[in-house]
Amino acid sequence: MANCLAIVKRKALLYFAANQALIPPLPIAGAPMSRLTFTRWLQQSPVPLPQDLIQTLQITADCCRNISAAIARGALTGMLGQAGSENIQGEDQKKLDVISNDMLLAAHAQGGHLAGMASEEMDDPFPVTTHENSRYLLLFDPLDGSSNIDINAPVGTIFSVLETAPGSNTAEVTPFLQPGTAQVAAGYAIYGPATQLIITVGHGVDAFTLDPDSGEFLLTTSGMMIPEETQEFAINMSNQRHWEAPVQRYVGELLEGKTGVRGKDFNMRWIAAMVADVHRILTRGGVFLYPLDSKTASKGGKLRLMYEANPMAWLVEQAGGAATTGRVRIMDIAPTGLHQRVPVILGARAEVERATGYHA
Ligand code: AFP
Repeated sequence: MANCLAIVKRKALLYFAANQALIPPLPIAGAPMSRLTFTRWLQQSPVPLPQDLIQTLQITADCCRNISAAIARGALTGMLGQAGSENIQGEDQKKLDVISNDMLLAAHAQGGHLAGMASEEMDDPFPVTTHENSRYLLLFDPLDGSSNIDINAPVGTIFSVLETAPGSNTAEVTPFLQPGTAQVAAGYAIYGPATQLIITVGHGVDAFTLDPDSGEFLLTTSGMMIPEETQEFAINMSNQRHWEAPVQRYVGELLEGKTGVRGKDFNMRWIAAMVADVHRILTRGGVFLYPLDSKTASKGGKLRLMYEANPMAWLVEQAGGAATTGRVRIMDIAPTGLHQRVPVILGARAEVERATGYHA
């Protein structure tokens, strides 16, 4: 009898497998409620945003949606893997690095509301000369953590907006060399299980989730805050032997756990895409370190100041956290180069202050 039942069950399963196309799709639980769109959010900012800035941010969000679609189709369209070229940093470019960069350049060049752009993927600035009065500069890492693409793990786009005097020569680097405190907008898109856009214009940090049905970014979290206390840290432990003494001490104490000076156990996470590590910290807390080490000391550090460290530092500060190099506040650094690198310690304020204190 039991045998008979098993045969019937198996036949039923085979039938359903063969006729899958006939099975109506399951209704999606929790269809999006009525939420504020990114476009409305831009228009309703507590301090009204200039039209050119609204357009810059709207086009950036539209590009992120398109980059998200290109990544999702990567394996189907043969877009995974190396492009066969190197960027200014001597790093191999992925095809999707180049495609994402081109998408941002093309959309903003057409938009005509920017004075210039700079990217991790380009040696020199990209001036935009459509309108004489344009005053915004967009700096971006088009695809952060791109080594994650081939393993279908999260990647992202990081951006920072600065302002310059209309008519300045944006083919030159000088107008771009402004400290993080001069940013007028900063954010990132994360391409993970959901595509999200996280942004600040100086009034806290808000998160939007891409609704795949409407193609709209909808507000899902307003006023993200990083808890002061945490039991989670992110660092590439394989570099331990290259760290300086203060970071050895700080991480050593975390690893001692309950029986050490910190009196509690810490967990470690490392996604190898700054966007994803910072997103976790903005969402549930923690501290992220890419400190100075003997491998990257000659370059000044690993992460890029203008389009990685500065925008992330501002987001983190706006969410109640802190961001330093271990020695100085990241946003106070007077930049000397477009592709300048810096050490980064950011996240929960108390942790960043402790790690920075050890460098004193
Ligand atoms: P790519 O954008 O070149 O993949 O680099 C990502 C990154 O700059 C940053 O997002 C990560 O935190 C860091 O590199 C990861 O570095 P490791 O290779 O040391 O894990």
